[in-house]
Amino acid sequence: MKKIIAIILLLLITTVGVTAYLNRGYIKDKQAMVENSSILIKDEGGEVGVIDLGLIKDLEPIEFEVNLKSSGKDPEEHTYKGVTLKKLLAFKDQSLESKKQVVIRSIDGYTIALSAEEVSEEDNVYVVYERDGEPLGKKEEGGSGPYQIILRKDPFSQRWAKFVVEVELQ
Ligand SMILES: Nc1nc2c(c(=O)[nH]1)N[C@H]1C(S)=C(S)[C@@H](COP(=O)(O)O)O[C@H]1N2
Ligand SMILES: [Mo]
Repeated sequence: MKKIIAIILLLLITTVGVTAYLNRGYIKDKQAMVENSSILIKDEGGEVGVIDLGLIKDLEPIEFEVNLKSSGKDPEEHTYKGVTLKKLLAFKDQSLESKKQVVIRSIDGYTIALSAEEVSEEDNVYVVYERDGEPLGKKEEGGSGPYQIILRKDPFSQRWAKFVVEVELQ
């Protein structure tokens, strides 16, 4: 009996250790994406490309006004600048045609799933990098960037993702 308990404990400790080790690498990679101000693009788990600020600025970003509803506050109108995720994916030769959804992951673990149809809409899902003419700022700086996903059709901003580091087509 003691032996069984010892084995179970050893297995648990190993599992926790291995998970912690794997997560360490994961978080380090994610942090690197933040430092380089880039977003990793994946297709069914495989890395297929990287989006950076140079590319976003090359794709004729636009400014638009939306309401931001922060928790515990009244909605505020802000101007955001960015390009559609649709345009960025098209530029990176990523087709949404046979895809069901696009999963957006952030440095703090926040994850949202967008349907392929939503992302395919002409004027809805934006990757933004400026708010009211200023860079969004990183999480440590109290910002919401370097990149944020904004759904212009979500009036309560619940599904907006701050600190975005990864976009995966599924
Ligand atoms: N990465 C990330 N994005 C996020 C969240 C979060 O915790 N992490 N919270 C969501 C929620 S619940 C809201 S209401 C909006 C606005 O967040 P704010 O209250 O911090 O402005 O961001 C959304 N996007
Ligand atoms: Mo919220």
